[in-house]
Amino acid sequence: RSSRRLADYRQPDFLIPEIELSFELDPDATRVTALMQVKRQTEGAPLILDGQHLDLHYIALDGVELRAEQYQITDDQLIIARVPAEFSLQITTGVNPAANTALEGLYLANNVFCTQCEAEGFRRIMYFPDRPDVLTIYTTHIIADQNHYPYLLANGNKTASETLADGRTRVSWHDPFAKPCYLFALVAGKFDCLNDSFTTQSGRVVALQLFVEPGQLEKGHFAMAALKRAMRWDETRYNLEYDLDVYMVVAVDFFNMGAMENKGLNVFNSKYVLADDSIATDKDYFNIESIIGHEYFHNWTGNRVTCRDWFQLSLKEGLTVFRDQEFSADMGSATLNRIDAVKLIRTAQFAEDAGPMAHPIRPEQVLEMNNFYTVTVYDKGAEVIRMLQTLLGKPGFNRGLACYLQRHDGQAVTCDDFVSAMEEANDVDLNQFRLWYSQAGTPLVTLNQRYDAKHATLHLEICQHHSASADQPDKQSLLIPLQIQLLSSDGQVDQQHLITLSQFTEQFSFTGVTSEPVVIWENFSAPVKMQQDYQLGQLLLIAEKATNGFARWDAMQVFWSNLIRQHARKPDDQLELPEALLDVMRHWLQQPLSDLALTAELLSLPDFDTLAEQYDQIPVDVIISGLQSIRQQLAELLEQDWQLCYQTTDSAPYHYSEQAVGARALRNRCLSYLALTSQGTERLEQHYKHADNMTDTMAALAAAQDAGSAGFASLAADFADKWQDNVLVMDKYFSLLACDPSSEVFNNLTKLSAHPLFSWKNPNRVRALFGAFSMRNPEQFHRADGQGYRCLAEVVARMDAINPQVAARLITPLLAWQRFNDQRRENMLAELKQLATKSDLSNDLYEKISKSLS
Ligand code: BAL
Ligand code: ZN
Repeated sequence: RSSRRLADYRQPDFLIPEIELSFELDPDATRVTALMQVKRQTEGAPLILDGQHLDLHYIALDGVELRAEQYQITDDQLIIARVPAEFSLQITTGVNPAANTALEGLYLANNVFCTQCEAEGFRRIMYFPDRPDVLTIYTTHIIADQNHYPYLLANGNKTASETLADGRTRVSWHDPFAKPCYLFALVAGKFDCLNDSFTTQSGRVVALQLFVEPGQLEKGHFAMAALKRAMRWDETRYNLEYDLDVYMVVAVDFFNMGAMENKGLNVFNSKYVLADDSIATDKDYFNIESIIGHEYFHNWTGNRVTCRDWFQLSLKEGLTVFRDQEFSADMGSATLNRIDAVKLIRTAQFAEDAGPMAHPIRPEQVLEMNNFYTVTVYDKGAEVIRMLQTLLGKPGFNRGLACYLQRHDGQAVTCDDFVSAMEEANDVDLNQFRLWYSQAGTPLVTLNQRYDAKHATLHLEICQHHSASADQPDKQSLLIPLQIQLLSSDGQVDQQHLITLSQFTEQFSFTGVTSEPVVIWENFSAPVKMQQDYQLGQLLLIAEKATNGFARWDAMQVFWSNLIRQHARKPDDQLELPEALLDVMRHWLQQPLSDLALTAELLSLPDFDTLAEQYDQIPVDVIISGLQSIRQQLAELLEQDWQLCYQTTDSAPYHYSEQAVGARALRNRCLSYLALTSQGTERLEQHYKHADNMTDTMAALAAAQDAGSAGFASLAADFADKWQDNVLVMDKYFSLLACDPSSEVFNNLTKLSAHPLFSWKNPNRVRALFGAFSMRNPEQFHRADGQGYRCLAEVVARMDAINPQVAARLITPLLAWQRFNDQRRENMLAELKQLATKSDLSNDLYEKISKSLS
């Protein structure tokens, strides 16, 4: 199997400026006719088109059918050795959408025809140069039976709709913007359509259409409103306006990703569209707004300006995640958004950096592109963009973005082009900054301070350390922006600085510092691990008094991490909570901050994954037992305070607003501790019974399960009974039962995989059950006897034959075997080796397993 390398990039030999496509939809025998205009770019090159799982019916060059000896077909290419400089090519192929369980290309699921072309799915629809630097104007005709498929949708503007002589309907679409084939989309099916409109800042009226499964229309209103907020925000913040006459969003239940930004025709996983107060949690509402925003923002950062090759994926994804984060921060709490983004980096991204799939945000070698839709490319990529904004300031960053979009509108470009635009718009040299694109791994930054009282000066020595990796033995020092504050002993901000690190070791001095300060790092201004020696009193000072909410939360995270680390050193000693800490927590419970959501975060412990990433060898048992002990002690020692806070925190009828979300978060945090006390069962039942929304309902169920409450089984049964017909809600039930911390979980998994709503072909179901088990149930997944690993490996093997993308995502937790102790390591390794013996492994799995075992 051969990987592709960034270094081997060559311009395409042929361009396809225009294509006219005709789809005759049929569940197992769809005919696709493509008429393309082809232009040679490279003298003498043969025409090589990508294509997989296609039946070739007909091929003609300039109207003349080709004879079999004039072309060659392999498993994944069609090659015509001799072609003129400019010609038309007509190709008719057959595909089988009903048999396509990989959900790449054109597939039929739940009676809906749907496409997913990114990254390389278009080659499963027709023969074409399936690469993002071939930009084409598309005209699409869809022919189908009107009764079965009343809506026939494709990119761009609808240009015609007619009834054919045989009674079928033919609908035509034209997209005037040249685009790469990964942005092509077609959807056909029965839907209810929510109609609305948006008037752009220049006064153009855009029709907005949201298509949902029949009967679900009421659940589309929140997504539609979020779309309009996103459209307005992009105009206000970046002066970016929508460009077609119509913007369509279709929700489907079978989808590999969260959503897809196809030009003018977004396809969404229904989980990120459908919501109402009875079925959606606060988190669901948040995700819907953020993902609706993300896909919309791609219209400029991704569609109008796209990627030259897939190694540049972060060009559009890092930038668009950054844009959606900024949008969410403006729509709600900037602090909470930052906390959530940092949690993700400190868990999944740091884990990826420390594992066998570590790669820079611009990877250099890829076997299966689907494996690189990663938290590194997306979320570390967004952090890299955020650092640019920090370094250049918002106005400078906005100037750079405007320059990039103007200069490259209608082009397929590179990450380097993006950085160049930032440089030129700001007249700065970002050469060292570019290393963030090519250097993998998590830098460790150490900060040591020395205070010189005589000269009222603070001296900082800051070092950056980079671990060598197999592919990059010699790492270079990076340009790292550090936003810091110097706090006085009463917690006031004395000074604020933006330090830019560029060397491995640097000294900085600040004068006019009248007393020894506490130095805090603001807002995680770079994706690094920061090491600073804090005394308990200093951490509590920050947590209690700092004005920066993020820093307050971070101080508590450091406190808990230090405590668990101590416990790891002496696991037999009783883990003791300092009285000073209890006082601070008590104070928050008695007088919560005005930001209730932040209060809830301050009272929350780091999760297993956050703590695990702080160790080279992960002490599974110590982390689990440490967290359990802390939780139980906090529950008992502060019982009256949890109770008081629970009772006094607002529990008004449900509505989704920043304040109400914060109140629920705080109340449910209290509930999770109260569940561990003697009043737990009663309290949980009452909470469940009185809940008028899914956030509170799920909080009661999760707290009951975690506490091993006697009432859990009957609450869970009630829930399953009530929601048995709602597949999205039942996904929550599947995940809940997959997180059972007792060994009962294995029975749950067996039973639920036979549930009438469960289907191995539906990624949402498989992720809800087995994704939750392997990623959110450390107690049972990491059982020393290996039963958790065995369970996941069996699911991965089964899924690989159905949907390799989903299989390859699920296997992630097994890849990190080197980070675990002897028995766990051996058990994980055994499962990986067993999987590696399978003769028909997909490229997706092969790439991950072989890297892990090498
Ligand atoms: N482009 C794939 C889905 C997304 O990131 O929006
Ligand atoms: Zn995206």
